[in-house]
Amino acid sequence: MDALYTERLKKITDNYEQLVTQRNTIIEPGNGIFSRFQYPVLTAAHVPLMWRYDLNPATNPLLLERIGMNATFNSGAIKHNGKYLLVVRVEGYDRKSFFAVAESPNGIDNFRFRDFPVLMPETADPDTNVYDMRLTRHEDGWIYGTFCTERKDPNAPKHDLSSAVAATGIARTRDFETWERLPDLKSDSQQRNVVLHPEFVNGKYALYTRPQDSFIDAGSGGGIGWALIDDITRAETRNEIIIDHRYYHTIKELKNGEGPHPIKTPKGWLHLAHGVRGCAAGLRYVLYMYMTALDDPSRVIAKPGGYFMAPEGEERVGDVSNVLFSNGWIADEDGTVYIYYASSDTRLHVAVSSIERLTDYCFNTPPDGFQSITSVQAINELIRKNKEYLSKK
Ligand code: M1P
Repeated sequence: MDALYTERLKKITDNYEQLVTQRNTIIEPGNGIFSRFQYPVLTAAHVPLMWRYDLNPATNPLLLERIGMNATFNSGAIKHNGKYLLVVRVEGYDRKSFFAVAESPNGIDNFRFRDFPVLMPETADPDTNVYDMRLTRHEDGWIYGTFCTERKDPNAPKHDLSSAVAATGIARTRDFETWERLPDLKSDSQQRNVVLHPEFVNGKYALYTRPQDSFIDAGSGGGIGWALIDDITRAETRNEIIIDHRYYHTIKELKNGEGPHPIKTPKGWLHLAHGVRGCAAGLRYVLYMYMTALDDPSRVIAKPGGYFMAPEGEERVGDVSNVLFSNGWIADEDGTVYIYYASSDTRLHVAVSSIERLTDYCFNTPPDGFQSITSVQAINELIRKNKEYLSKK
């Protein structure tokens, strides 16, 4: 075997092993609400060498990369057979996204992809691009994946080669090896960021939706919606209502979207979502939280103002800069919550918190008062309480 080939194979293999086994450490002291980690949990470099290289020296003597990977981001998350399992959005150099399963023993490092990416079955209408899967272990016994399926807009003029239509694909599995594809969600509007609630509500399946007028703009779509579905194998949004509205001069002025399915806590359903506003630098995506009632997951009971997490440091830069996006989190038996968030459509990170901290955050962070004066009043109230407390010590 050629020395050049052998030397290069050792280099890329050692490099890869070093990367995927790298220990991750918490960045102290944080804000008490959640902790960030030093390294992303997945990057394009974590994609197995087998997917990228022809390892046969007879057909690839120079050991050149044959299929380039651009990014690993927006991933669904679930605890499965004792492992922290992600269904990752992997994007190749060809701009096509696909799903791939990666697992870790501890949720914060040592994520490894399974041997093959997911070959998602298609409907009669082929998908051009699939991405952003939300995972739901439903009380009906299946694990569902809801995701965006993007296709070229059939009504676009001939010269328009970028207009697209977003719809929601639905698939289900029990082992993350075999997937049953169900018909796409039928809706009057385009739909992205659709999430299946884990329990039946009034005997029906329940979806968090995000109606949008066009592929990018939410337009008349007022925010995060809610729709009850009779039959998940023929899902259709009827009587969709908006439960979490967009507002002028907030972090979700332009659009918003449900993240992963909400976590059930003793105080209500805990939601993670993304909010988008426009600025001179383009769109800015941040994460925010809210809570809904246990007896009615569509009734908002807590709305902390502002963002929960925003892009920081290297998170701010990437293919689509100034973006944090999350469609996966895992609530462990001990109350720890692993939040998988992607930065700038490029890489995937984890942040760790707990049910206790997140519900405390939701109920005790002042809501947005929609005016500068209300923000100052909230700060003054906190200062006043602190002075009173400190004067009594
Ligand atoms: O590029 C930022 C995000 O844009 C879209 O999110 P939304 O539907 O809310 O606009 C999605 O394409 C998402 O994948 C992407 O991260």
